[in-house]
Amino acid sequence: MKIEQIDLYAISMPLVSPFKTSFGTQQQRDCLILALHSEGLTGWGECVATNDPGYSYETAVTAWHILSDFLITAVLGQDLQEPEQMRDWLRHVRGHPLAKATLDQAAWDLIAQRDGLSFAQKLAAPYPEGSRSRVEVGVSIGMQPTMAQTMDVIARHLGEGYGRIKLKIQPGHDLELARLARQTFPHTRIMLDANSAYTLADAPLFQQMDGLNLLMIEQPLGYEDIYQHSKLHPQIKSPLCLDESIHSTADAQFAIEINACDIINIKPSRVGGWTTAREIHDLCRAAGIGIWVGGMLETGIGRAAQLALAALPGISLPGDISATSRYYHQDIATHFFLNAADSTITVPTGPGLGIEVDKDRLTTVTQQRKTFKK
Ligand code: OSB
Ligand code: MG
Repeated sequence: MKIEQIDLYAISMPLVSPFKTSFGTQQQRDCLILALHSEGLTGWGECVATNDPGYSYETAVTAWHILSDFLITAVLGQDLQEPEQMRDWLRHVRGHPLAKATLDQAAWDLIAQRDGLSFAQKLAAPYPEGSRSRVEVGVSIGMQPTMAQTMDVIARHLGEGYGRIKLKIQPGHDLELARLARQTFPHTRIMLDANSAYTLADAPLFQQMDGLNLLMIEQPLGYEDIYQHSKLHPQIKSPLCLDESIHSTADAQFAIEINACDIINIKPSRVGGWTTAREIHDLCRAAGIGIWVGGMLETGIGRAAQLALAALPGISLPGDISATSRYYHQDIATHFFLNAADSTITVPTGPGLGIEVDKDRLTTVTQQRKTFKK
């Protein structure tokens, strides 16, 4: 399928509530949306880079630059037969996985549509068991002004039917919070995400969490570190999960070989797209490493693609993929709902992402738009 035209949108989406982590507070969600046009079909991609380089060095502005000046120019006019080609076409640009994943997502959506398959089915094509129809999900709760408010937010989400709670932590906002959450909700699956806020010298703090029956502790140490995590790992009983520091299949392989973690959070955007995300899934599955799909407060476009990855047979833990209402009052695509009975979200079955993009809403939230043609 010849890539005829690409549209890039810079959008700003009001969040239902600000999202506070150890690296900063997101008041609204500014990101990019990309439309890939070929033979009357449109594949959609979302770039999860945001205003500031807190989670990753990429921002919405760097992603706009890398996409428009390098990546889009490399793919316009090319003949896309299978989505895996996209990764090869982008390889000459170093780094910038969040920018690359935008085109990669759109390529998977486009080719799945051509084949009359859902994104999930297309991605699960190599597996005899196919893709799941519903995936287990949880909710990631940003830091609240007080611990009492955090307990209220947890209670509200449990009431909505979420079966797994993730709490953001940072120094001074950690052990007491985790203890109170465990005491208040003795039977809930609770995990913590530090977003790289600690050092190896904090090992004793994490040892004090050993008795709290945490589902996992996510990325306590450096955002590019794997080695020091391998030193922390044998010192603590809580399962250790890596997020920020896994950018490639080779990173995952290294982490597994040096025993740096028990679990990997696969964010397709952080690893440059769905082809690499699936490779990491295969590697972890074979090695007995737990795997789940992380989130970046995606709109419905990105969320549908997260669900497709989470539907792979080796995903073993609930994803950070919540219902639309947890993020946005009005999204730019079909809203997703939680199946409260089992804390799942149903994977779309229509061709490609299986969602409708709300063009009026997209226009409303668009701040800048550019069309690229050969
Ligand atoms: O570390 O998992 C993270 C959001 C933005 C940046 C980093 C992270 C997160 C989340 C939110 O935890 C997950 C979601 O999309 O619900
Ligand atoms: Mg994380």
